[in-house]
Amino acid sequence: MREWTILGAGALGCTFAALLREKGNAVSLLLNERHRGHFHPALEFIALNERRRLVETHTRFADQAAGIDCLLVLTKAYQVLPALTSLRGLSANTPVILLHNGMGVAEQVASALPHNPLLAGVTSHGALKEGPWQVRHTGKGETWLGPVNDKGKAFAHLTKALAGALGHAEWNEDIVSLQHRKLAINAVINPLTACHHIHNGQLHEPRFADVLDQLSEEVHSVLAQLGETETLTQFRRRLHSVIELTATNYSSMHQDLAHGRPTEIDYITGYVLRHAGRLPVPVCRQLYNEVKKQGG
Ligand code: KPL
Repeated sequence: MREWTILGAGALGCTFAALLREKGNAVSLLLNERHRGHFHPALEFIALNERRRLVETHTRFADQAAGIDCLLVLTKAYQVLPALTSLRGLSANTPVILLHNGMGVAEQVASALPHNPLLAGVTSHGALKEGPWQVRHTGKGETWLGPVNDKGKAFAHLTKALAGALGHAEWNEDIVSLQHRKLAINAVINPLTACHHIHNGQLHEPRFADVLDQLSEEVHSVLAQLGETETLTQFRRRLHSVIELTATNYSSMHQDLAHGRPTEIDYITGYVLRHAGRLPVPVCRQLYNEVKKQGG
């Protein structure tokens, strides 16, 4: 791997860039046209131990896609397809790794870029944008990658370089199952915290006990219908532990709604609704409508 190119210079994209640079990897940030001529050549990274440092990366724009060796996509779910289809000259040999929240995008990318090796992943690293080109790494997590199409299967070796920088990265051929597990957590925490304007830990207040029970049951039943084998008890245990571990965080959907940005509701709760079939999912539907009503 000569260079990692990161599409999505948000908190997580910049954190990945900083961690990869720290281990000597070449990194470029693929920036939106509006940054042309404005980008400060270094971003400030605040590590878990509070150490601050300036990280230098190369920059690229959509018209410089031809030289990309490997593309890590860390944009919001709804930005993935427009951003990828705007790249001019992206080689069909370039592996594209989708690391956004939510699901339903990989299928669209697979038909838009039918010849590229396509991979998807999930990561539980936490990061926060503290200012323009200033990011804080808020939690070390795990990162899993797996193939979306046949060509993607030849890129398991990428996890080795990522593991060196991120602390953990592993390959799993059944990446959809890991995406489902993450989506299930997001489908409970994100819309509830966004609609009620609370941080994640407040979901443990007694007033949310009933809605947590109902919503977790709805989400679990849809994913069980899709073939996932985690039991409801296991799912609830995992959910409560994520709420505890991220108690002081505002969820990404809460932050999006609070800042008047579009949310990823169509790729999280929307995904659950699209796959519910005949299963009753009234709480999911109500939260979906409420987030949309609040502008998300
Ligand atoms: O992934 C998250 C998000 O906010 O999108 C959780 C796990 C809910 C942490 O806030």
